[in-house]
Amino acid sequence: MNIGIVCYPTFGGSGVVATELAKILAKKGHNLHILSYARPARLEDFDTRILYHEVSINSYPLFEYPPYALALASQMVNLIEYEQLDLMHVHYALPHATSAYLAKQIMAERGIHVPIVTTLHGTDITLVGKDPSYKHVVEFSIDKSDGVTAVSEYLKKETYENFDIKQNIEVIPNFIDLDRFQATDQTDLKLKLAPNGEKLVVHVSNFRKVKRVPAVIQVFAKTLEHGIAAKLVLVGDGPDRQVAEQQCRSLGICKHVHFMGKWEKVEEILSIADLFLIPSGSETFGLAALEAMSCSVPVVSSDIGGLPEVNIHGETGYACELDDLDCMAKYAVNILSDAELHAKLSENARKRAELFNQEEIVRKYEQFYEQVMTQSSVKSS
Ligand code: GMT
Repeated sequence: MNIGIVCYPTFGGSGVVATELAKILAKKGHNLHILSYARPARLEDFDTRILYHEVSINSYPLFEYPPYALALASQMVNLIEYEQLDLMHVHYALPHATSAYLAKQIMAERGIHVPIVTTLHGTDITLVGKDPSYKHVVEFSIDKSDGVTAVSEYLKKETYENFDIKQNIEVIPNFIDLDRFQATDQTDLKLKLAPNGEKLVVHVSNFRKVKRVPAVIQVFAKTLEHGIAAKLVLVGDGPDRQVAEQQCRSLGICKHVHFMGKWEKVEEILSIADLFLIPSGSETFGLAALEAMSCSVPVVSSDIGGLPEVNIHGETGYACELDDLDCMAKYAVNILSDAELHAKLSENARKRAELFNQEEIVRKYEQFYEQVMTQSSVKSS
């Protein structure tokens, strides 16, 4: 198949999922065309079956806000026409599903039918998408897609609750590369980060408010208060980095905290982690938790959104109410001080991650593409 993939290029989960999906589909013999405003972070290696197309926006003195959605739609038209796309798969509804709808209408005028698949990821539904300034357009564009997927049951439910959508939403969860994300020997790194054999508590995120990095630090500080010898490794960067640094200073725990910044090989750090903390305020899936679990790391999370579909309370780690940081600290202490419990949770975490095996989940996407193509060709004829 010739497949167009539209995504955001940044470190965020939807861009990662879109790019990894493209890479696996290319390995399976499909031709992929990735459209974005910059090269996606995970698209590092050259693959003859993946072409990256940059959406260029011409600025003009009148435009205080250059119309990216229109430039994207125009570029989609080019690709559909010249690369003869069989299907366009857009990740994150806003504005991608709207641009796709526009491109599809333009192509229909030219007698070409291209089905659109929209994958809902998170704040395109739970935050920005339902904002009154976008809601009508987002709702319309999702409903006009030929196929819609959501990354968790939670997100599917949220979509139906917040939007008047008649489309059937298929849940296709996020997936993991079990070979890349597995515990490997990282003794040198472990010695550098925890020279005295301290336990390693890890958090990985883009440090946006929603990730609640300050809560990570508070839970960690409480763990230290319980007498656990531990280090906190914070991977990533973003708006709350300064706040987090300041918080470490005022709590007097800076010497126990490593700020790693944007560390590409996150699996190396996860390989030596004893615990993963993810107390997010909103999370439709929690890919970072799945990556940790795949490296056999128990997780302590908040119990919001799709996180409980990934991290099973009492089996792969524990989930606490959002504001109950004492609960998170209590479970962190239990995991870090009980070797038997830690071993059991680690084993279960890896087993659970295996259910999100990328081969299986990508096959679901392929089946979904075929189903959408068949249904929409019947409709258009
Ligand atoms: O929705 C967002 O805030 C951004 C989005 C992204 O592009 O990073 O993240 C969402 O998609 C990920 C991949 O499907 C999920 O693992 C994240 O849970 C989800 N983030 C939120 O819901 C906050």
